[in-house]
This record gives sequence, C-alpha cells and structure tokens, in this order.
Amino acid sequence: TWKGALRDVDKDVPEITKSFVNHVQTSLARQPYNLDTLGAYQAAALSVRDNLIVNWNETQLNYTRKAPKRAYYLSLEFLMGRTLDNALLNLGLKTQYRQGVENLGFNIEDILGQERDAGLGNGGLGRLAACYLDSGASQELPLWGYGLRYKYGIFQQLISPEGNQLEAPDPWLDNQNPWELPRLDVTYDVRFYGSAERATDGSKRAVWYGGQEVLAVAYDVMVPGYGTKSTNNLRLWESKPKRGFDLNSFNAGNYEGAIESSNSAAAITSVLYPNDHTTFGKELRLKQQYFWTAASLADIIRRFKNIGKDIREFPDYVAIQLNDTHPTLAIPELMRILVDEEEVAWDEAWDIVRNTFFYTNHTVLPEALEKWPIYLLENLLPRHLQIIYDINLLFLQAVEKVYPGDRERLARMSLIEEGPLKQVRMAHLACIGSRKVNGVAELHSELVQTTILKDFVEFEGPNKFSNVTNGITPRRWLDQCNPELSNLISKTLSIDKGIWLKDLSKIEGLLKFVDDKKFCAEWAAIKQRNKERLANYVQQTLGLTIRTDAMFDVQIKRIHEYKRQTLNILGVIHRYFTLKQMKPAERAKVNRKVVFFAGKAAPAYYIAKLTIRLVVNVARVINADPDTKDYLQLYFLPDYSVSLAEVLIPASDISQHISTAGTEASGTSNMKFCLNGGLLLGTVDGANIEIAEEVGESNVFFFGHLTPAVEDLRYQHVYHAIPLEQKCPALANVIQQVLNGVFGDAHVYEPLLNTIKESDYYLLSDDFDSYIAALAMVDEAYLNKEEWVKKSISTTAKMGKFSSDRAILEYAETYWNIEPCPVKDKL
Ligand code: DL6
Repeated sequence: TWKGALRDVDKDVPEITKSFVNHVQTSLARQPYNLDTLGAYQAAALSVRDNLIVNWNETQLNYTRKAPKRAYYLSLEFLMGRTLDNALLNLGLKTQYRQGVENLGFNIEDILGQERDAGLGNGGLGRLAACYLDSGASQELPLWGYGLRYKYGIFQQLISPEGNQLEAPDPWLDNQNPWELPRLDVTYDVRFYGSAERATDGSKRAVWYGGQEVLAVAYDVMVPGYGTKSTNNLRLWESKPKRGFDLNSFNAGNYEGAIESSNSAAAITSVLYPNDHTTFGKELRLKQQYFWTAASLADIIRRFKNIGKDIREFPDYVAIQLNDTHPTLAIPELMRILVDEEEVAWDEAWDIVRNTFFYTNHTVLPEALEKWPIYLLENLLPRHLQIIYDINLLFLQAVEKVYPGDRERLARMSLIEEGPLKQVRMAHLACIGSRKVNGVAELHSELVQTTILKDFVEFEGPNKFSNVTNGITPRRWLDQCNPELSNLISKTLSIDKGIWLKDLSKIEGLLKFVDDKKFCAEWAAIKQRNKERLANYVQQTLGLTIRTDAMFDVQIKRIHEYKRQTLNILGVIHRYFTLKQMKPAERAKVNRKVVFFAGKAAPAYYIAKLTIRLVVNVARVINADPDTKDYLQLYFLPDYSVSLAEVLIPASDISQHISTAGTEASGTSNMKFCLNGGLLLGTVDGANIEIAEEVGESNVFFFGHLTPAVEDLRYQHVYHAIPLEQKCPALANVIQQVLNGVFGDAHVYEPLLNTIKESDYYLLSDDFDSYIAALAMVDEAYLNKEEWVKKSISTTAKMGKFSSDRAILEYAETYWNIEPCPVKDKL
C-alpha cells in the first residue's frame, strides 16, 4: 500500500522549487523576487499540474490499450471546490510543497487561500458528483465525468444591512483556471430547432435537418486518485458559435445581427441555474441539457468506435449513470443515433439503450420532478419528441397487455402528462430507459419505490430498483479540512493514513481508546483549535468576535422550507426568551451556545430569503443584548461554499439536519459533521437513519414525527385545523414576539410566518415541542464534557460506511459492471 509519508522529501524539494521558479519566469512571465501571493498560487498550481498531466496521460493511455468497460457519470453539476490542496494530498506532495514554497518565502496556507472555488453546483447533488469522481480515481476505476463549463458558477451571496440576500455573478474563470486543459481539437456540432421528417419505408427512422448548429468544445479537468497514479477525467463542454459571426450581415452594416447568433450560442454555457429542487421550464435550461448530453454521447460513441466493436456490443463497454433526470435526453438521443444514423432496428436499439443507462433519483419532492412542456420540445428538438412519442406508445401497449382496461394506470404511467399544459415526465422516461434505478439512502429508495415510481415497480418487478446510500470522500472531508484530527487518528491507531483514508472502516479501531484520558484530551483540544480557526475566519471576514468557550451549533445547507431553517431560528428565539426570563444566577448554569447558519436561497425563492432576513435580524438583537450575549450568540455567515464548509464542519459540536420526515433524500453534510466528531441533531429522515444505525441511537439526538405520520398530519391541518395557540403555545408565543416587532419590521416576516400559521405544510407546529425537548437533551449531554467527548469519538469511529469509496464500488460492481484498471507504475 502507498504511504505518502515514505516519499523522499529531501529529494523532491529542490525539484519543486526549480519547477516553481521556472513557471514564474516562463508561464507567468514574472520575476520571483516581486511575486505576490496570487502569482505564487498560480506558479504552484502550474507546477503541481505538471505532475497531474503525466499521470493523466499514463492513465488514459492505459485505458486505450486495455479497452476495459468504462463508466460515465453525467451530471449537470460538479461542485468541486478548491483543487490545489486536494491534488497535493493525492499526489503525496504536501510536505514537499510546504517546504518548497517556504524556502522561497511563502506560506502554503496563504497560497491555498488564493484559489477560487469551482462552484459548478447548487448543493448536495453537485458535491456528491465531486466526491464520486475522487473515489472513482482513488479506486482506479475507468470512470469519467461529463458536465458543463459554466462561465459563471453559483452566484456569490451578499447580505445587505437589512438582511436581504443579494446575488452577484461568480466570475470564477477570470484569473485563469490552471486545472483545465482546453481541447480545442475535441469538438462536436450540436443541432437545435429545424425539422424532422419520418422515413416513408415503414421503418421508425427519420431525418433531422435545418435549425441552428452550435459547437461543443471540450475542456478536461484532471481528477487525481489518492495514492495512485490513476488520474481520471472530468470533461466539461463549452458552447461556441459554429462560425465566428455572420459575415454577410457584418458586411451589410448590421453589426448587431452579425453577433446575435454568436451570442446565443455562447449563452448556453454561460451560467449555472441557481435553483435547487425546483424546475422552471426555461428554454435555455433545456438547451443546456441537450447540448451537454448530445456532446457527451457523441464523444462516448467516438471512443467506443475506436476499439472496433460492433455497436450492438455498446452496453458491454459503456455504462452511463444519469445523475437525476437532468441528462435524461440522452435516452432519446442514443435512440436517434442508433436508429437514424447507425440504422439499428428500433427494438434492438431500445435494448441497447436499456442496458446502457442507470438512473439515480435524488428527490421525491413533487416540485423538483422535471417535466418539459411539449411545445418547447417540439420547437427545440422535434426529432426527440417523435422518439419520445414512439417510446411511449410501445411502452403503454406493453402496460396495457399486463393491465387490460386499466386506463387510470396508463394515464399515471404515461411519459406524457395531459392537461392544459402537456408535458413530458422526465423521471418516467429515465426509469423506463434505464437498466437500474436507485435512490440515495435506504428510506429514500423505499419512498421512490412506494410513491413516485410505484406503478413502475409493479410493472417491471422489484429487481430493477434498489438503493445506494450516498458517501463522502474522507480525503477532503477529514484529512484536508481537519489535518490535526487526521494525524491524531493515524498516531492513535498506528496506521498510516495512506491506509485508513482508503479503507475508512479501519477507524473503528478508535473505539478502543474512548476511555484513554490522554487521547480524549487531545481529541477535545483539536475541536477547540478548530473553533478558534473558525472564530479567526469570522473575525477576518466579518470583523465579528465570537466566543469559543461555547458549544458550536451549525446548520449549513441550501435554504429551503423542507430543510426547516425556520424551525431552527424559531428555536433560537425561544431560547433567547427563556434566557431573558432567567435570573442571572440561573442563567450562569446554562450551556453557552453559538449558533451558525449558512446557505444560499434560490434568487426567486421569496420565503427562503425571508428566513435569511429573519436570522440576520434576530442575530442583531441577540448579539447586542447584555443579558444574554454571553450565553447565546447567533451568526449568519454569507456566501456558503465548499471552502467555507471545510472551516465550519471541523468546528461543530452539534449540527442540525431537521427536514420534515421523508423530504431529505439523504443529506451528505450530516456524514461530514459526524466524521469530524460533531454529533447530530435531526429528524428520522434520509441518511440520518443509517448514521444512527451505525453510531448507535444514544449518540444522536432524534426528534419529530416519522414519515408514515406526515400525510395524516397534513390532512388534519387542512380538515381539522387546531389554532396554533392551542396546538403549540410555545411556538405561538415565539411567532407573536416576532410579530410584536422585537426583531424589526414585523410585517416583513408575515408571509413567512403565515406559512406556519396557515397550511404548515412542513409540520413545524407538529415538531416544535419535541425539537425544543431534543435541544434540551443536547444541552444536558454537553454539560458532561467527558461523556460528550466519548460520544464524539464513538461517532467518528463508526463512520466507515459513509466513505464515497464504498458507494462508488457499489455502483461499479452491482450496476456498471466495471473493474479497476490500474496503471502499472506506482506513484
Ligand atoms: O444525493 C445528493 C443529494 C441528497 O443528499 C439530498 O438529500 C437531496 O436533496 C439532493 N437532491 C437534489 C435534487 N435536485 N435535483 N434535481 O439536489 O441530492
């Protein structure tokens, strides 16, 4: 097994400084003696990149030579965060670079801090894709990612003095991106609009012609595996006009007209849609989806053809994972290529398709299930709509055979939703066009099978449907973000991190040390230093002073009603008034607490933005109150990102994952907190359940109603509503305080509070009392510091299951049927 620590550091350092200086002089055309930290970052990145390129080339050559079956992960989002630190860790060059840049008068932390996050994603779905790429390369699997090279990633979040979220663009490519290789020679034409004419020979073939053609240009991002030479590829597509601009219009003096088509082509990959869990049916989004799937499939087919096999063998060499329904157009696109271009008979083509694709569902929330209006598809992708209709006809005929006369079932299962706005149901298409379908945690997979895809399970049989619980990479989410804890684990277990970071089940060995006083003290001291690191960050970025002799309670994720940040802030207000009513002596016995929120709201999500505003204004009042400020502080940290999560997570004592039961498919930050020894306060939802199964229920704080009760409770809200004052006086009282104007303009918050007072779809009034009781249990447990540290260690020790290495190997073995394809040379 590779041990990063065994490299000859002394030999590497002079090479590194030489390469660094060389890049300063030749690539950056600057002088080493007056280089700023940004320049130093660029030189370091380029020098590390040289190592990656060598390994990347060797890996790709190895794949070409051995021609193994390959898997492709199609994701509209890859939330990669920063790369330099991860590349150094995976290459085993961290110590060397630290020394190398120090010899040149720089500090490695300052250099790492210069890198902008690659924020090509909204949240969990995109970060999961990034973790899977890391694990795929680390496990030496022939796995590539395909996505879009957005010019602007997820927006930057600013908070106005009133507490409003403002959005600014994220020009992450402005300083050049050293981690990508433009492949100006790898391009494909992608057609939009035009007409589709069916063949007259009775076959299902057609010709698609006319319309607009756009060029897809490849940019390759190298993805190094940990402790291996295997370096996989993430291919991102940029859209460009096929021809520079319209010379005829230009010569005729119509300058605007001349650049119009060029602008519309470039617009396709200009920006990441910032919505999470909602679909807006915008044509540009549909264009993005088709542009990306068409270019990716063309590229995959070209590579497959290079190995000289018959197209009928495609599924023996290619597996394509659809990350949610966003890439579902790949299904009709592959049909189009096979039937219209390769002249494969329809039924045979459909078999190929159904053996190639795999579909992961990431949510059962109705508003997140993608549907595309027929009129949009008809105009933009006329041939694909024909194919979807043909697939639907044959599919419904097959259903009709099994359930003769069951018209309701046919209407439910149809790919087309009838009504005033006819739409294509993408989850149905993804389901019937795939070999396997999975959810992302046990409970979620069960809900997928018993709710949104129930009819399909009955029709196709249960074997097609299963579960792969999500995972996280322990490289970034422990070793990189919490180096001291990682070192302590290695030292305590006497196992090199090169081993346990690749087999996370090994950290279970920590259980033997929970009674070791010295170890416990070191564990607690590291948590304390991580709190100080976070406090420094807040001091430097916001100029605020945080006390670190308190419990750190963190909720960081997209702001959404179903995630119930509102429950948390109303709980904070409840705590505030409880503290205010106490006598000073009584208050002095209370557990001190600092509460952190961070997360972005979709720009058009009014209620979510109001939640942010409420948090900010409650913070203003609480933090200034001399009676309580020593016992309760509250912060909303703006512009949540992967890099901010890397500072917040290691500092947390308790984190909140409090979605209404049955709404959070998995959650992955819950895994990150627990891996870093933070305990979990949550509902019985998503992966919280499996975390509790692993770490033991005595180490998590559960509250709230369970999934089977949710439907009944919602029914009662509508048909047997009980006034809030009667049902949950504590919550009614908190809401009244907000309406009394204690936290500023009351009327501003009315729409938010009305969601609770009226339909209360997310069941805050049903769960509030048990939430407050759970918070009290957390306080009580924390007051016994020794026991708390034991809980923290026991939690980390049992997180082995949640490594993304386990998850990616499940996909590789039981779905894609691919095997590791290691490069011969070791790192
Ligand atoms: O599977 C990754 C992640 C889960 O951990 C979250 O629980 C889930 O909400 C999220 N789902 C989405 C759905 N968006 N779409 N489409 O982001 O996936």
